[in-house]
Amino acid sequence: MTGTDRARGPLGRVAVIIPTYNERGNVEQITTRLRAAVPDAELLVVDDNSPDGTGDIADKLAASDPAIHVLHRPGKAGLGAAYIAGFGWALEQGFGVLVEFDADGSHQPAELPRLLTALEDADLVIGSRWVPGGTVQNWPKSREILSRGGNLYVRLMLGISVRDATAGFRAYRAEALQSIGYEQVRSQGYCFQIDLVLRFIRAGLTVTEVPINFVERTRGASKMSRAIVAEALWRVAQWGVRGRLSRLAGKRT
Ligand SMILES: Nc1nc2c(ncn2[C@@H]2O[C@H](COP(=O)(O)OP(=O)(O)OP(=O)(O)O)[C@@H](O)[C@H]2O)c(=O)[nH]1
Ligand SMILES: [Mg+2]
Repeated sequence: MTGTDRARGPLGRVAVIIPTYNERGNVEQITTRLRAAVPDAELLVVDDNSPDGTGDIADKLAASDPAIHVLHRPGKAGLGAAYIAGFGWALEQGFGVLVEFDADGSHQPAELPRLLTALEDADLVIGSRWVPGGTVQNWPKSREILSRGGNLYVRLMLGISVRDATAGFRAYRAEALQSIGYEQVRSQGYCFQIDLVLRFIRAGLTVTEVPINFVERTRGASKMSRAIVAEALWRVAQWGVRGRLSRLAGKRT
């Protein structure tokens, strides 16, 4: 855990934001599971005009359940842009907790209440694969090496102790998210997740990790790409160097 201990208000209403791109085989199942696991939460599907018709399926789900909402965007613009749009919608609607959640079945709705409980004493709770008790199911060794290695790189470069800074299963307090200027984040792929963690830590906010059971998708295709990995490597290196330079400059003055 990072940050300082201080009194926090009640959590407020929960919005689960689910970015989708070509998730037609997953979107109904994940929204049904979420509605059962967290009946008081509302869901927002943020679809980037998926060619496979995911947006139409989401519209049908929303038409039969007032707790499901859909934000349609004109085209694929990356995970970061989808979340910024989703956060904006949820903050405008007055939700007190904003949850990030993948549509592909990797995150388990039944584990969300545990993240929400931990958020009572934190500003950001990360559902972590790489803390004791965290597990990963059905991942090839290559994916595990990429994730573990990537997170080690992040810890060393940025000097932070978070074990799973790239994780996409999280719960944020609305006022904390607003205070760090999330809308200025330009990172696109899972670097968006690292960017937000770093902003929280640098702002002195409390970040807690709770172990989760991550399950590799069984339907649809991953959007992970070389460009997404390259973006993270490059940006993290830049932040690491800048952070060290500013600490050095601070020491000299
Ligand atoms: N709206 C929107 N959603 C996206 C975009 N890219 C990915 N997503 C969604 O974000 C979630 C995570 O993407 P995944 O393809 O599972 O990527 P990942 O989890 O990093 O990679 P895997 O571990 O291989 O699954 C899924 O629900 C995707 O449909 C995008 O550009 N726009
Ligand atoms: Mg995934």
